[in-house]
Amino acid sequence: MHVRVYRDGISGVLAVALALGIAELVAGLSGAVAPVIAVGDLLIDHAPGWTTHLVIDILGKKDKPALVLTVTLVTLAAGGAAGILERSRPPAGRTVLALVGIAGAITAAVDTPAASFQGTLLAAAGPLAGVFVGWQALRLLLRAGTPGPATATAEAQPMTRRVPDRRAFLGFAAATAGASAASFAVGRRISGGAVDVEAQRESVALPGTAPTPVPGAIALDGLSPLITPNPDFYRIDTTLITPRVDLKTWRLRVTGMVERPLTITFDELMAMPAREEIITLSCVSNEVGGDLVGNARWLGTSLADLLTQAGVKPGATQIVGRSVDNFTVGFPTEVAFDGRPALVAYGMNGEALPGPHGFPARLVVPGLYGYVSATKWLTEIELTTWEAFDAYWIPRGWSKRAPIKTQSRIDVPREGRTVKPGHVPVAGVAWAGNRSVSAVEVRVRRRDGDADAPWLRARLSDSLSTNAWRQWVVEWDAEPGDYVIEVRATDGRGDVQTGQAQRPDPDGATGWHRVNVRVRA
Ligand SMILES: Nc1nc2c(c(=O)[nH]1)N[C@H]1C(S)=C(S)[C@@H](COP(=O)(O)O)O[C@H]1N2
Ligand SMILES: [Mo]
Repeated sequence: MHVRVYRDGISGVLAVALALGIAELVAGLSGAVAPVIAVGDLLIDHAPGWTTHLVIDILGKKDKPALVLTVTLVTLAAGGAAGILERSRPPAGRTVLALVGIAGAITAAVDTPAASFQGTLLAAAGPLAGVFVGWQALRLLLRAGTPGPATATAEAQPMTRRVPDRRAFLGFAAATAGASAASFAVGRRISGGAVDVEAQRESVALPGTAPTPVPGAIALDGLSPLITPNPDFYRIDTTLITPRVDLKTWRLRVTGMVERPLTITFDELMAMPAREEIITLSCVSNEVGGDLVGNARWLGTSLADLLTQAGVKPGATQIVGRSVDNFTVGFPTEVAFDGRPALVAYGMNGEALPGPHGFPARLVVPGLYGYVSATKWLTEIELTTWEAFDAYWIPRGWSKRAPIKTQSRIDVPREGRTVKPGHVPVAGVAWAGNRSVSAVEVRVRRRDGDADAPWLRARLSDSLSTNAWRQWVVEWDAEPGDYVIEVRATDGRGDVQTGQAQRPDPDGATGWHRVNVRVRA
């Protein structure tokens, strides 16, 4: 009895595994989104805003495989239930399978960027075909797992009687598992290999602008480099599979409230005047002292030039950026024309934009947090009114206006370190959106008191641009004891970074970064 329940459960799991494999294969062939990924996308898009933004940030890149794995396991568990139910309450198992298929079909259809009606149909067809094949497999497996009529009368010699059943079951089970794994692998292979982003990146010949010289860096172990290398640049986005954009078919469209809507190819974009700008990009959910911030040399076309070509109509108060994966941003039109160098960027630190950072093109807007501005895998810039549209994160509870707040971070010494008495360099980085950093001050206090310790002026690295962070360092003559070190920056307007602590939501964290350090001989 127990054995049979297990067998039926396993049969159901295998049947659904086969269904998922087939769905993956069809998705690979048709270019649709596989249902497991689609369900994951749906969960990310419909979770309360603060949860996703925080979860994405806390778990970094690991949360996405974990989410896909969870969705897969839950689906397989539904299969197990279907297998057991199909024997005990016959139509119930089928019904569960059908529901899994329909849910997968709807989600995949909704999540697949709707290029055409056929595309949407194909996306739905994968899960349905998968469940149909899975259902056939389940019938065979259940039949093979059913003791033949002889078994009932053969209690005397159970061994000889059961062996053929068991063999048949194991054979079918292995075949189902094999077919599932094979179709899954082939499907992933096809979908993953469709566009070779690395090869395309290498084929891009960036227009010849002399790279901006980067003078006056402070070199110190543990201090963030002035320019963040691409592999170390933080990454935040809502996609489960990094979009692989094909340069040949990619177009950037400028639409909405413009005199002359534009559609330009990648070559046309690169043929426009290029400029390189050093801009610090920060995520709104960066905690005080956090590392969701980086500074890079961005190469691209001036957003203002592009918009001037299209001719912005009066009354177009919002610029909306849309990506190939339907992510959206929105920011005031005046931001593009107030003199700050907002870019449609295709180069990052002398290379074509890396895939995870938005290949082939993205927006980079000095002074604005990424979620309202920095659209990766950019495909459309729409001019509209401020009231007409709320971008991706706005209904999820994040502020619609989101200038980067002045922040500073202590990189060395790290929190909790013990250092030797004597000269101890205290160093880090400070940024203030597009307002430049004019000063950084550090305060070192004994843990037990010392409330009015003075703020010490830090030495700053050269200013690379008003939009870039600066490194800072203070030489501390450390005596034995326990200390709290704090830092605060002043922006180019003379406004001192507030010490008032505020959470990242809804419009960026504030407060001073502090580290605890022990000095011991
Ligand atoms: N297409 C797309 N672009 C996006 C996002 C996204 O989820 N999808 N996330 C934004 C957010 S919240 C930030 S902070 C920046 C991060 O850019 P990076 O990953 O290159 O550091 O990209 C922005 N652009
Ligand atoms: Mo972000």
